[in-house]
This record gives sequence, C-alpha cells and structure tokens, in this order.
Amino acid sequence: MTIKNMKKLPEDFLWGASTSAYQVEGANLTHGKGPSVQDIKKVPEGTSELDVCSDFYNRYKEDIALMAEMGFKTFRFSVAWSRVIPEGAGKVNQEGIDFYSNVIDECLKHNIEPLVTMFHFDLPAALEKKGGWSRRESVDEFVEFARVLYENYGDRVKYWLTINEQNMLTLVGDVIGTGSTEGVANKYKKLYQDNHHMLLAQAKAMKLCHEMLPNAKIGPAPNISLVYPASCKPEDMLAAQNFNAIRNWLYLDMAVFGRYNNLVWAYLEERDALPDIEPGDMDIMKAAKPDFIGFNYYNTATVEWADDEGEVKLGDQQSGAKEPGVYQSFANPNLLRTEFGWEIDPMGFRATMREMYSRYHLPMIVTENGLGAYDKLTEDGKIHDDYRIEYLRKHIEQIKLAVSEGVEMMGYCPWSAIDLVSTHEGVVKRYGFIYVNRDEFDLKDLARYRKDSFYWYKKVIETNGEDLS
Ligand code: BGP
Repeated sequence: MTIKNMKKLPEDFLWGASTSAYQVEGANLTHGKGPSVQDIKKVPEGTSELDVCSDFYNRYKEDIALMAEMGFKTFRFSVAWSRVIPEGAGKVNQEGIDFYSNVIDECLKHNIEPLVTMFHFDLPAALEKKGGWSRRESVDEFVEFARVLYENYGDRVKYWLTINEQNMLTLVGDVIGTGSTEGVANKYKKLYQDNHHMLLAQAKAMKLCHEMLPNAKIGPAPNISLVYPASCKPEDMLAAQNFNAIRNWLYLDMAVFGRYNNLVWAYLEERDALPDIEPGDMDIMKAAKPDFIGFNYYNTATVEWADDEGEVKLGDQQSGAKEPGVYQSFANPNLLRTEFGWEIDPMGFRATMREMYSRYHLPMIVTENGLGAYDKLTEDGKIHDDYRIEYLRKHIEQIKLAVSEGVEMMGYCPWSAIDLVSTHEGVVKRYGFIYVNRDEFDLKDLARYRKDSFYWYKKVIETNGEDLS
C-alpha cells in the first residue's frame, strides 16, 4: 500500500538502544558475581573472553551520560542473574543489587526510562550444572529471581522484559553458548521441555509483576523474523508456514494466548518430543497477559520445501538452517547482506510488524535491530559509519509506515547503545553508536568515541523521527 499521509510517531515514543549484561559489563567473576553459562563456555576461537567486554560495570556513568547526550528516552539493559543471586537460587549478593540500583538511578537522573530485561542468555552456571531449564524447579527459581528484582527495583522501573530471545535459546543455543545438546538422545524432547519450563516461568513472572507492581508493564522479547516462501510453489508456502510457526508464533501464541501453536505441536508429536505438562500449567499460561510485545528484528528468513533426505543443519540467529521434511533456508536474491553475511530487509521489518500486530493486537517495542560491521577509528578520533546510518534510517522509515497503517509502536531500541562483544563473533563485530577503543585481545584504553551515527541518532530523537537525513 502506498502511504501518502504519513502519521507522526507518538509524542512519548521511547527512543533508545539496548545492551545485555554479559556482553557489555565485564567484571564477570568479581564483586560477588557467580559464573553464568557464558562464563563457563569455551569462547569461539579467535574471540575475546568476557572478563572485560566494554567495562560498563566501571564506566556506566560515563556511558549513560553519552546516551543522555543522544537524547535517549529509554535504555534497555539486562540484569545478570548470577550477579544478583550468585548461585541462581538462595543467597542474594548485595553488591550486585546495588550495581543495578545505581544504573537505574543514573538513568532516571537523566530522564531515561530503564527498560529491564530479566534474563538475556546468562543462566547462572550453578543452575546449569544441576540441569538448568530441564528441571521443573527452574520455574520457581526464575520467579524467585523476578521477585527479588521487583522488590528492589519495582519502585523505579516501569518497563520489564522477561526472557530475551527464548526462541533462539531453543533453536540455536549451541551457537550462542546457552547450553549444549551433545550426547542427548532426543534433543527435541530436551529443548522443548526446557522451553515449556521457560514459558511457564515467564507466565508466572508476568503474573507476579502485575500483582506486586500494578503500574508496571511487562512483555516478552523474542527474535521475530517473518519467513517468506522461496517461490509461489504451494510446497514452499507450507515450508514457510512451518518455519514461521517453529521460529516465531510458538513463542508469541503462548505468551499472548496461552496456547501451543498447533503446527509446532504436530512437529513435536512427530519427533516424540511433546513436553510433559503438569495439571494447571496451561491455566497459568492462559491467565498471564503481557502488556506489550518487545521483539528483536534483524532480517527476514526465506525457506523452501525440504524433502525428507539429509541432515538437520543449524545456522545462527539469522541465517541458514535445514530440517528435512520441514523447511530449508534459501538465500533471498533480492536482499543485500552485511559484512557478516546477515541479510538486510527493511521492508520485511514492516511486513513483520504488520503480521505481528494483526495476530496479537498489542503495542510493540523494538528491543533490537541493527548492523554489525568492522568499524574503523580514524586518526582524528572519528568513526564514519554511514552504512549503519543507512541501515537504521531505512528501518525507522518502515516503522513510520507501519504506524501510518495503524500498527501500535511504543518505541525503538536498536542494538546496541555501545560497542560490546557479539554472541559468537567477538569484539570486531560492532553495533554501537558509541565506539569502545579496544581490539579483540588488546584492551587499549577502552576510551569512548562518538560515531557519526551517534550525531545522526541524536537528531532523529530530537525531531521524533521526522528528520532522518
Ligand atoms: C541477538 C541477541 C544479542 C545480540 C544480537 C546480535 O540475537 O539478543 O545478544 O548479540 O543478536 O547478534 P550477534 O552478536 O551474534 O551479531
């Protein structure tokens, strides 16, 4: 549809950007923090350990001041569960509680609304050693963690996100270091049992939030990519529906409607992998209601029909996968790619927003979107990231079009506020508006520099998205 009368974004649109604890903070085993699964994993060859990252733990004041200079209305960050409760359950680490309390106060001092992700890929290692999300107890452990957060920060935090990219934890956990399925007899059974526990934990945490903090708002934060069929062949359409259900709708159908997606149910039945559901579980899922949907969008996916032959292939969050008899990835010839091979699809962003809104009719906030690139610091201290500006501009244009079509958008938080460590591609894959002066293994001085995109985004925020030039 051609839109000639563009609507303005809401006055209270939440402009900001995102980070996650294990990728930005550093101080990963100090100040009372227990290890998380990220700290005990073997980092991919050629990439940095997570002990320093961007040193946000020590420099959060300087970093939040820079965010304020850009005009941020919100800052999305995550709490490291094992910083707050080192063993995942039991004793609370007061120093960890104080750290996030200070981060929240610093945001509020600058009129920045904290948007807090409760769990972003960093399950406490102590819980993982006991069996992680495979144990039924994990549900209550998460709810207890949520209670600690609500008790300590609920007076100041209005917006909460439950679990970052639960769909990626389930689909590509091996790649992002959140758990291995090596040696597991039926990996589908394990993964979707873990998934059931996470869904239940999320539902209970949302319910508890509404009980303890009646003015707060809470929602999930999956990674949603609309899936296209590779052609107009009917079998490609079926493959696209399969992957849409497995990758996207399972998670939102459950969070919003409290029911299992029927295609995913059939897929699990075929694999003898239906989760064990206890009496009452589905009532809990149904009773819990998110106030909004947070979602991460990087690009769309395209798939074609896959016959029953061949092996299952795993990609990363945004690329290449195959499941015989279900779908297989197809390189979309209409799209450009980033230096790291991820497709770029701003129009697909609009298609994704439209589809999500027509399915769930809830306000939405973009909790990640962005371009990973090899940025260069020039001798005079500049970073000319016009490619990033171009990427973000095209995506914001699509938000404005979607809003003009009646989609309710609350805000936009690209990935990432500041350079940090990628999930599996190291420090060199940079996303931030703020450059951090370090290399993969040479920490240099960790000084902060404003990229060209920093000044551009400041102007975008100042004009509430009217001036994207
Ligand atoms: C999302 C994660 C983030 C982040 C981002 C970019 O899947 O929620 O933690 O890192 O993707 O991915 P990558 O770091 O692999 O480039």
